[in-house]
Amino acid sequence: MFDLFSHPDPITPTQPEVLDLGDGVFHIKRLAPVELCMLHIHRILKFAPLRHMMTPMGHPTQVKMSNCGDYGWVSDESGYRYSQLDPESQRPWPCLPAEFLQLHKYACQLAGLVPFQPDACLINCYEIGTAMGRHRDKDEQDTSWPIVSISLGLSAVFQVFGDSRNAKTKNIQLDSGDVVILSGASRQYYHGVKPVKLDPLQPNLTQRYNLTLRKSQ
Ligand code: MD3
Ligand code: FE
Repeated sequence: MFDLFSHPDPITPTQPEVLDLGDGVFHIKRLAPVELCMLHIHRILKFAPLRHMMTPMGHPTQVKMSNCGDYGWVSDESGYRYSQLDPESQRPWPCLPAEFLQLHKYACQLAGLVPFQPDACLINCYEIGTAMGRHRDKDEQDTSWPIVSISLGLSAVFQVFGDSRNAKTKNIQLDSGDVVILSGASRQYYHGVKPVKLDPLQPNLTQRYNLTLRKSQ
């Protein structure tokens, strides 16, 4: 007798799984087509290379960044903002690929959220040992639009710190292909990423990429 539970499903080896973590946080495991997303990222980064951005505090970001879409998140000595031009080249950012928009739409549907068009996609690149310190995302014109995050490559532990009333910290392990949606109350929460570690089973995999699709304007 064919036992569905003793082996992975051979027809659909990776089906997405939606986890509702509360406060508007949705973790959708195995949703993103990793190889396709990485092809887009490598193409985009040829036009808008990764760079450390200078913070207003005068030190470079640990994470290397770039953008695609109508607007890109940039940081320099004068502050953080969204810009239509890449400050390194003075050219517009590369287009947001249709597949990223489709993935965004599908993720919103799975989480039961009303779909909307993102106009910005920040590309974060973490080398081994790189972390992202605790912060809030508040440079968007309307900070109530959800943020959709796509993780690719090495895994990382993502931390969402509750607001002062709700102090529970959520630790979420994000694996390649996972999508996280931050909506509702959690959209305003402090969050960060613990230092990315090498996976001994994949010693040649040395980066984690994270895409955040946002409505900035
Ligand atoms: C929780 N990036 O780019 S994405 C960022 O994995 C950023 O690179 C992380 O935080 C990364 O700003 C986490 C998930 C994310 C994005 C926005 C949030 C989580 C959030 C806004 C509010 C609360
Ligand atoms: Fe953030």
